Amino acid sequence: MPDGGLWPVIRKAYMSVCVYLGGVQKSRLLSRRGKGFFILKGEAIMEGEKKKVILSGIQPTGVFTLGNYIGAVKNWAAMQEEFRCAYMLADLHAITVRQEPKVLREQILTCYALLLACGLDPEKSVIFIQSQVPAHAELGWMLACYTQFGELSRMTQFKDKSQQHADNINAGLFTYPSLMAADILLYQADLVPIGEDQRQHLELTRDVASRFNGIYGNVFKIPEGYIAKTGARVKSLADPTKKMSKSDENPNAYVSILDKPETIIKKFKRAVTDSETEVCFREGKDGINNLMSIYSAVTGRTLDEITAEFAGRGYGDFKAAVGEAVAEYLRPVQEKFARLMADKGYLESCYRQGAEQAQRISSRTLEKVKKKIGFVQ
Ligand code: ATP
Ligand code: LTN
Repeated sequence: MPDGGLWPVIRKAYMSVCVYLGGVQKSRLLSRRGKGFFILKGEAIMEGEKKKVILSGIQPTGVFTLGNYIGAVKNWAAMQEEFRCAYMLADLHAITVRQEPKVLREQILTCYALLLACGLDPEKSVIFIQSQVPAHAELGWMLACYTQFGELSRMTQFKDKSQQHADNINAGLFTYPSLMAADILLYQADLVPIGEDQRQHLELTRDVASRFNGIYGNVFKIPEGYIAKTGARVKSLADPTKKMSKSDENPNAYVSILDKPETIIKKFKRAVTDSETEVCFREGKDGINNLMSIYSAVTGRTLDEITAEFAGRGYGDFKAAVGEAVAEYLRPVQEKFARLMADKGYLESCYRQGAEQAQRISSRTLEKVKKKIGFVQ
């Protein structure tokens, strides 16, 4: 028995219990608050499993279209349980096209609220604004030095956007894929959920990562693309050979996810189709194929079921049904968006927390890269 009898022993035991409980309490708090990979990683290790990491992004260049939603953001929301996810608003990418400061600022906030309205949950995923995490611009520059001019020249998005903005073919538009590679590689992402149009950029990311690893050892995880089976390339309603795009000059070419029900119905009624009458999915019927894919994505019906449903009914009926189904499908997103926009304080707390988490995760990779390259630290 130590000096002083039983009391010091009890006190020591009591203190140890307090320290232990404090630790448990702290880690519970962190796992509820933290939501970052570090914490989730800890949890995953405790559970004996390691969840794969997802990263994806969308440009705040306008209100998301139905294409963005079906082809990308809806899938992001569905992945939050199974994976450790980071989703970002790619505002650094957005300035490759000239933006009006006031409009851009509003769009960034609107788009952030839209991400939450589409089901992204800051309690489950890291949801952040790219320009608030400096590691993206830093690694973007470094990776540009490991990306070849010839590779960038082959990018179809660069060619398309150079045509659309012939008066502003800037260096950022050209090196855009190096920044996108940085976005992905900073988080050591396993999977990148994207629409079909981003496949080429992802391939380039893989090439750049392999090249860097080849020189310096195993620095980056080589990511895989994750492209949805339905809705991966929703087409323009005005020209069904082109993809639906939120920065299209013609508002009838896209359905914005905040369009009013009557506008949505009207846009589908006007959608360009062909001179036939039969609702069936066939080569050469781009307009009808697009509407059928959309209807399938929002109702869950197969193409055969849709053909049977509209047999002998003509395009008018079909277009009206697609419009109504889409309007109904988007209603909950619109309602949630209205609630979120009424609470700017909450939105701000979410994006600040997202930036902190993203900063912590990305700085690990950035530090490693700097060391490998030979920068003095
Ligand atoms: P912008 O018109 O400004 O170029 P965008 O509408 O093409 O924008 P992005 O921000 O470039 O949209 O893309 C965000 C995500 O949405 C990406 O994963 C992209 O692949 C996907 N996406 C974009 N357009 C479509 C579409 N029409 N169909 C399916 N997925 C799409
Ligand atoms: N380039 C993409 C947006 C984007 C992105 C990313 C997507 C920027 N960084 C990282 C996936 C992963 C686009 O134009 N849709």
